[in-house]
Amino acid sequence: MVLKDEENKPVHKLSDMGMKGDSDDDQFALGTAELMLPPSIKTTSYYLKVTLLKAQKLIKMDLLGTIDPFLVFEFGSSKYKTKKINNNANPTWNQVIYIPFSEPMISQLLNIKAYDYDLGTKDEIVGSMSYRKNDIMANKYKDPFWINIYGSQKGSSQGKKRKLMNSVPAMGTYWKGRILMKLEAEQAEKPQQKVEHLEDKEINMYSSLISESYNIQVDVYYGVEFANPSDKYSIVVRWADEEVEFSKLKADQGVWKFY
Ligand SMILES: [Ca+2]
Repeated sequence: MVLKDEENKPVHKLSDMGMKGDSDDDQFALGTAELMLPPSIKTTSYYLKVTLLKAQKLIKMDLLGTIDPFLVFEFGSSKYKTKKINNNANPTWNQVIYIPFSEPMISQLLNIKAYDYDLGTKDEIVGSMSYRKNDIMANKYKDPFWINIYGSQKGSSQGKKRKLMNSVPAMGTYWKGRILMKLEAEQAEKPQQKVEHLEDKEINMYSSLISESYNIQVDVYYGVEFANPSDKYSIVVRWADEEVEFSKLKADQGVWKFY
């Protein structure tokens, strides 16, 4: 079954969507896997409601320009791809995405993947996150929060290991930007997939949310048993997009004294 989006654009089958972000439209696809429950099981209909506001400090992915970001939401057998935003490390979407689902549902995770659109080549995955459906239903994410995107090291996303680090949330180690959103589940009589754009007053309300500033102090003392005793080593401390590197040191009787 394939449903239409808010503007009644032509529908897209799951197989048509691939990962190319070459369309400027929002795209939905709905598979059939979730429809295979035995008929004796009573189901209740819900919306997954994603309020997607903006992203900040997305990592540079392109040689010329920064990044052409778009996001893909995978929930149950449904998939939603946002429109891509050209050459913008701080994109704004300001939309509410409604993804219908029924309880009981087989799958338990909402996967969110960030991509960089590349003209003519395969879009690169930047990083991914996943959220448990039960946590969403328990209102854990009903207030706007920042999602941190983690993936492979700076540079290309190509190569098997990098792709894995970018696709499996638990394997990502390098901070690649953050996304402001909230996640809710609401019971609905006949839920339909649709996208609504936020009104200005709502956008203003979210943008006035207080952000708190912190200082982080890291004390580095010493290191032992590094791989090569005759090499110089330094320590890099990275927090979000801030990075501090301690000066390179040689070992003193097998101990690198960084303090
Ligand atoms: Ca690009």
